[in-house]
Amino acid sequence: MSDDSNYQIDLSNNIRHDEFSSSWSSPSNIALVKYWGKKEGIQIPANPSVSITLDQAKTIIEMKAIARGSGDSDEWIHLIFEGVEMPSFIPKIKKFFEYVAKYLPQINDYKFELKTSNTFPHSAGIASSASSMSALSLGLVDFEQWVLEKEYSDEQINKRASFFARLGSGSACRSIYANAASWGEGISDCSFKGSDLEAAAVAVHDDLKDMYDTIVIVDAGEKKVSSRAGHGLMKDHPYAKARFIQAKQNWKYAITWLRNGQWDYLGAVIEEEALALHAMMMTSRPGYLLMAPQTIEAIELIRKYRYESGTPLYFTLDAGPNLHILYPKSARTKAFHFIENELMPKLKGARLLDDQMGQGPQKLS
Ligand code: 2P0
Repeated sequence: MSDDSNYQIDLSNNIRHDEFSSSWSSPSNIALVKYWGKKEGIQIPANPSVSITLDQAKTIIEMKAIARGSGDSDEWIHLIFEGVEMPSFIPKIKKFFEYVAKYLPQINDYKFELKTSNTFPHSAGIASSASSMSALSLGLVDFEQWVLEKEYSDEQINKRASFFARLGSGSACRSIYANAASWGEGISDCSFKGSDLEAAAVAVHDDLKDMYDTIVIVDAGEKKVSSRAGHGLMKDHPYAKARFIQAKQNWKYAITWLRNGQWDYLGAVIEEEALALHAMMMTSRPGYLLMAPQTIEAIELIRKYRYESGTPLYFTLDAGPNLHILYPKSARTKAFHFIENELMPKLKGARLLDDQMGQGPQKLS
């Protein structure tokens, strides 16, 4: 099991009675090599993953903390999402804060007020757990510095926030870093050493920096099977062993080809990973399908266009039917023209959300 004893900290009990406040925006990310399946422990991945950090799809969180009084112990989290009270979101956040309190017990002495909003529409089919859990984690690292009256370096902030974010949602730990990030223990013959407990930045070749991710939303509805349940179904999955070997190999390729700018090699791995993820869902017990007929139609059209025009655009999928079409900046004009004028007219009711590789979270105050 992964040893997290180095992440324990100061148990001093100096309750501050002034008000703490901090505000962050943090982006979502899209995995190139997919995390799908967990080992024993809290969000310990069965295989390493690599993602690119997005630019536009973000959560903004303003966090306030004030010392708890004796009368208000039950209502210690108050949440306003886009101007509306959201009691239904509180159990997940409470559970997350309780996990973090294992490493930052001072949380138990405070009550928290959270005001949050997303820059992307609620029904866009974009998972908000990566952006929201990473933004919350950065707020909690600020809280930690405030309550302990310490100042961390940027590197310490990122490491601590990534470690906290993982406890809330595995993929969230990758959103802390600009450009691209890796999470999970890799394989011994790769120079990059990953950790199961937190993510780290990975190098991206200049040709691939600011790459585009044009998201085609074919269905914005709620997922039929949650990611949490999907991860669980990998436990006794008949293909789990082979899948984890494949993911580890692809992780090594992705780290190497992102660094070297070998986009066509990387593109083939990205598509293989997307389809392997959905193959795992289809062959789980019970199996399920998250792709829609339009997902398949779009895949065929993207591949046909790539073969015929030589334009280097590749698709990936999250745990849902929507496509992320990835391409370097140098292919922008042709790729976007194809998406807007050839692909979209064939996908009835679909919408576009245009995004790019981004620079990671931003402290707002
Ligand atoms: C990923 N996904 O690597 C994979 C690929 C979706 C498809 O991680 O249970 O919300 O909170 O750790 O991170 C989505 O699962 O799951 C996910 P938990 P999470 O991005």
